[in-house]
Amino acid sequence: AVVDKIPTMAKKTLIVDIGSWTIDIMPVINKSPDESKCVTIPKGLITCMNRLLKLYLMCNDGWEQGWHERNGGNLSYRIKDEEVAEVKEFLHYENEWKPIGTKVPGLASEYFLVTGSGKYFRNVIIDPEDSICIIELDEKGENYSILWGLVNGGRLTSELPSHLMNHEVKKGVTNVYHAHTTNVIALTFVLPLEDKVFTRELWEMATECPVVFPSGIGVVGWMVPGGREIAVATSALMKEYDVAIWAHHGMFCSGEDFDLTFGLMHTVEKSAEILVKMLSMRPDKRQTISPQNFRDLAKDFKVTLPEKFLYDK
Ligand code: 2HA
Ligand code: ZN
Repeated sequence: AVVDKIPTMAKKTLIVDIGSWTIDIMPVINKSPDESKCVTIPKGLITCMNRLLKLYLMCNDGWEQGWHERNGGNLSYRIKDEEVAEVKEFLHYENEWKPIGTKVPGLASEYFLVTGSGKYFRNVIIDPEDSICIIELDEKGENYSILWGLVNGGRLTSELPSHLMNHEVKKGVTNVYHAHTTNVIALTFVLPLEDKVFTRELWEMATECPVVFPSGIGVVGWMVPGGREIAVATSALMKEYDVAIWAHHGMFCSGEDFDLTFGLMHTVEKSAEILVKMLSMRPDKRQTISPQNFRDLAKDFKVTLPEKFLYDK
C-alpha cells in the first residue's frame, strides 16, 4: 500500500503496517526497503479481537444461504468494553464525526462493528478492511466516527439508524442482523401482515420454532428503508420481539451472540421455507400443531408462549 510513497520518503523511514493478522515493521533507508531488517509481529486486530473473525464467518454463512445478493443485508456487533481495551492500539481517533441520522443516547460513547453501505457480504471474508468498520459514538449518541476499516472510503450501512435503535432497546444483545431471506419475503405477499399470523404460522411449521422464538415475530408493513422512520417502527417491535419482518424486503434479528443471532434468522427462514412448500402443495393443512400442543410444549421446555398467539382459527 505504501510502495508508491517510497520515492517521497525521508532518508531513514520506518514503515509500520498494522494489519488484520500481523504488524509488519520495515526500515526504508535512502528510499530503498531493507528487507533483512523487516520484522513481523504475530499480533493483529483479528488476533486481538476474535469476534471479528466470527463476524467475517457470519457474513460468509449468510452469503452462502443466498440472503445477501449484491449489497443486500447488514450486520452490527456491540463491542464489549474489554474488547475495546484489547484493540485500542489499532484504532485511529482523529477522524471526523458524522451524523447517525437518529438519536441513541442510551448508546453514548459505545463502540460497534458494522458493515459498510454498498459493500457486498460476499467480500467481507476476502477484504474485511474494505467492507466493514469499527465506529465509536459520541457522548450524546448522535454522531459516529470511524476508527478502523472502510479503508477505501465509503459510508456506513444505510440501515445504521435501525441497527442502533434496535441495540438501544435491547440492552443484553450484542448482535443485530438484517438479511434478505427469500421465503419470509415471499410470505409477505400472501399472509396478512400481522404479528399474530406470522408468529402462529411459523411456529406451526417446526416444533422447535416456539422454543427458538417464544416471544414471537413482529411485522412492519412496507416502508421506505434506510432511515429513521423505519428504524422507529422496527425498534418499537424489537422491545417485544427478537425478530422483525420487513414486508417485501427481509428480516431483522437480534441476539446475545453471533451463533444465536444467525441461528434465529436461519430457524425463522427455514420455517418460512416449509410454509412456502406446504402452501405450494395445498392451501390448507390436513393436520398441524394445535394450541394445546403448544401449551404442553411450553410446559416441558420451560418457555412462556403468549396466549395471544394461541387463538382458535
Ligand atoms: O442494501 O439491505 O436494506 C442494504 C440493505 C438495505
Ligand atoms: Zn435490506
